Amino acid sequence: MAEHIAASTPVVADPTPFTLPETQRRLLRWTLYVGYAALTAGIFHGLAQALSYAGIDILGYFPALRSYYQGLTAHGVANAIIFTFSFANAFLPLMVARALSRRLDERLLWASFGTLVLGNLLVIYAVVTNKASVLYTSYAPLQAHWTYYVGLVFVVISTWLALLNMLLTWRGWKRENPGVRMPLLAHISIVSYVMWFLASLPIAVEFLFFLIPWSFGWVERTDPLLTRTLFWFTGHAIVYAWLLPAYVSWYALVPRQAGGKIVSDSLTRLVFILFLLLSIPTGFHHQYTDPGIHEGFKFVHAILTFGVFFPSLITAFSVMASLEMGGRAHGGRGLLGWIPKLPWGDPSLSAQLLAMITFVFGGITGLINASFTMNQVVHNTTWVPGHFHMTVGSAVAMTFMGVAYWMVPYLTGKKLWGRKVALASNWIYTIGLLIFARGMISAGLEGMPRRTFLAQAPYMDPDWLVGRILTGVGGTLMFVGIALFFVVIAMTVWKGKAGEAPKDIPWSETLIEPAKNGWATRLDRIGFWVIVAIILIVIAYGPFFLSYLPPNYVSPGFRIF
Ligand code: HAS
Ligand code: CU
Repeated sequence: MAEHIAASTPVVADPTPFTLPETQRRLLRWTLYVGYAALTAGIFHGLAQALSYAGIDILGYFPALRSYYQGLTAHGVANAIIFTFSFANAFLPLMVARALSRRLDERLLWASFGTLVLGNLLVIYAVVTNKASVLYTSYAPLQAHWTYYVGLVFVVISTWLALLNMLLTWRGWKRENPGVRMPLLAHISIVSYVMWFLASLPIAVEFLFFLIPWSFGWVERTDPLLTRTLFWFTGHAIVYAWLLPAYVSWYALVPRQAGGKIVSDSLTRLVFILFLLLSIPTGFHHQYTDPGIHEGFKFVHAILTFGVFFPSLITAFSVMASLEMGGRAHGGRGLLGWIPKLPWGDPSLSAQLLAMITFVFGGITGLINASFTMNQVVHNTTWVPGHFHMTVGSAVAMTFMGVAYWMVPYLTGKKLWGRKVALASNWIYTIGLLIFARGMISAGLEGMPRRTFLAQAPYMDPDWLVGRILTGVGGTLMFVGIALFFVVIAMTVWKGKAGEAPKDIPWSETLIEPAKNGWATRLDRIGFWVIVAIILIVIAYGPFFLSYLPPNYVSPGFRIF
């Protein structure tokens, strides 16, 4: 092993430290802060949701909150959309800039930041005034005020501008480095957002051609099944738009933090290309119970869903190998003796290790969701939020928090404040999450419904009791964990010691270096893989649209909460 470790390649083009100009760093910082502001609002609503399952109603303490569904919309949009994309909009362009040692386009940075803020303001207006209690899935015929849909369109545009910035940076670098292979870190960061760009087009069609004209009253009726299908066309892939930035960190940065190396350059590129191909043509697994979609189409998506499971399995083995290398380099012996030797005292690493461990359960529950028949047992029960809090609520959120522990110091030039508080935050959040998810999962199996205000429900199954209590207790601990995260970040920005920050990002090296020729070099032809992805999408979705279109404008809008 030792000689392999000696012969390795950095995931960046040039290992000498590179820093962006302060104006660009400031914009990236503020993009992150927008996400944290959203998350702050989101976790209060999360606490209220969790307690409501335990039968405790604190909604009355929220100023301006008129219904459970208003709070649930705020929670979903703030945490799952604004927080995640604000992070990715800052993190991925920074990774590309660093990988290529090149500045970003400042006007585009401004444009991406500006559209993100504008979108946010519109969404906040709509949600706070109770004009958009449609939940983050925006299902018609529930209707929101136009500001909600237009606001989300601006948020999506901000992600497109972030991608454009990465692509232009890459193009500039390519011109000056003809024939040189793009470094791994740039490849996987760009592929992540190329996948998302492709995935976001159906929701753009849904909002621009259906929901926005309908919310303005230009058309009276809309097509619930078609808009719902367009939503999930984007909506499954959106979960990978959240996950892939976390994978960028697990592959390209975590090995260094753990003292190991990435196993293989080509394998890592392959994983991201597999996500580009397989993330999108799987949306019907959210619609197994929807009438109006032929069983055969659903079956094709079920098979492809098992396909998209594989790149995550490869990731589990690959990242585990990097960690094992790190643990053994720190003196770990025996089958599992390397695990306690990992640098658990580094809050950035420990957050991400805990994220990975919870994601094992998130992945397993995903497999059950994906199974055509087992889905009937769990669909629309609290099992599903149990699943997604162990994916987006941990694998993703905790990784983003872990990254923040080096990224905020790196971007501000200030030392991380309160390392021990950060460590406590990681553990409290994870323990809370596992208790919470255990509650939701087990009560879900007993049929406890999701998206239901149980604190005031006239029916209650005694079998749900333990699950409800665990949900409330776990959710409270999660709230405390994230609150501590905010304390750490706010104190770092406000009181962190200047000049003691990391000078570079923690980029890693790969054990098996980039291929010089052969199939693996073709993984860099992103345009080609986009075409293959489109062909797969046409195969998976084409028959449905051919059999279904034109739209059935059958339903007026309803505002019932
Ligand atoms: Fe999911 C529903 C299927 C992954 C998010 N999912 C949801 C919803 C959300 C969501 C938000 O097929 C609810 C939507 C709604 O509101 O209705 N999901 C899957 C499958 C996967 C999956 C097959 N989901 C995710 C990820 C998400 C996410 C990732 C967010 C980021 N999901 C479904 C289905 C439904 C669904 C159905 C519909 C349910 C219904 O009926 O409504 C897979 O991609 C999962 C693959 C994951 C793995 C795990 C790999 C593990 C790794 C960690 C390794 C650990 C190490 C630790 C290295 C195979 C990589 C070592 C550390 C040491 C210290 C030793
Ligand atoms: Cu899905």
